Amino acid sequence: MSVRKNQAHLTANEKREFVNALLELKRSGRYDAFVSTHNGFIMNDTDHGDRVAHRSPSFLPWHRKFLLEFERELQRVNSSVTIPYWDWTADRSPDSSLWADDFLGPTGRSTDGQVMTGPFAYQTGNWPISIGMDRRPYLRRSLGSRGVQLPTRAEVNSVLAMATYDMPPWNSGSDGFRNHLEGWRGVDLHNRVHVWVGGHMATGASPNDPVFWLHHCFIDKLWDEWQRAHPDSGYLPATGTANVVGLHDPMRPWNDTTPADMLDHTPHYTYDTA
Ligand SMILES: [Cu+2]
Repeated sequence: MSVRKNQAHLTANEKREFVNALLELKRSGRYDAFVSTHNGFIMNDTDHGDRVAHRSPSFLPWHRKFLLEFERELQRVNSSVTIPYWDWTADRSPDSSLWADDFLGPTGRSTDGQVMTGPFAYQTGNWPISIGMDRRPYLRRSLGSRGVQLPTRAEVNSVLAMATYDMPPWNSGSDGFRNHLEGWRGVDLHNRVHVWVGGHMATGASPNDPVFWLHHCFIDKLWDEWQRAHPDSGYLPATGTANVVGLHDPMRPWNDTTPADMLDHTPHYTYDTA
């Protein structure tokens, strides 16, 4: 059984194996297929049209499936690798070990945001960026430079306390747990972390930065925490709703997976805190 661990507790060897699996997926081209899929959904998910991966109830099951598919690719390279999670309420600084050269590498330089050291620096030749808003081929970050702070545990708890999964109009204007976690309304958890990292993470091509997986793994874990806190609350909408993925509707691009299939992650992996 796969166990997803807090990144802060990984051993040097676990970090090395995770990084090496990422580099191998990048080399083979399979990594960029995930960037491309995510970017395509960001471009197409709209508040008043079809919406699957973002600004809609299926934000959480869609990303759970997306991470699961990605984790399976990592495990084809090295069966002992799982996606770690980044608890940004605890590891809140650009000086955190997450951003050291033996793991994800640091923030970008001030002139152009380019990440200069670590395994994903452009000069290594191992991490060319080909999918993005422009043609700059290097990974960019600007950790904490946009005047936002990472969410606090108190802010997380205020969102976990919301008992209703999602509400009409099932988009970025909704009240309820999903949209407050996603961040279009209220204290803003998920979106704010993308902005805090900056660079590619603040764009639709955010999976270009490997921290994407660690951020979304923690978002996935918070969904798990919410389910435990509210055992009588379930995914909504339960039945067909225009432009929105209901509990038993298939999700693109897989078409063989519904939100109902993704509610229980324990057949696939557990978290180290469970
Ligand atoms: Cu996303």
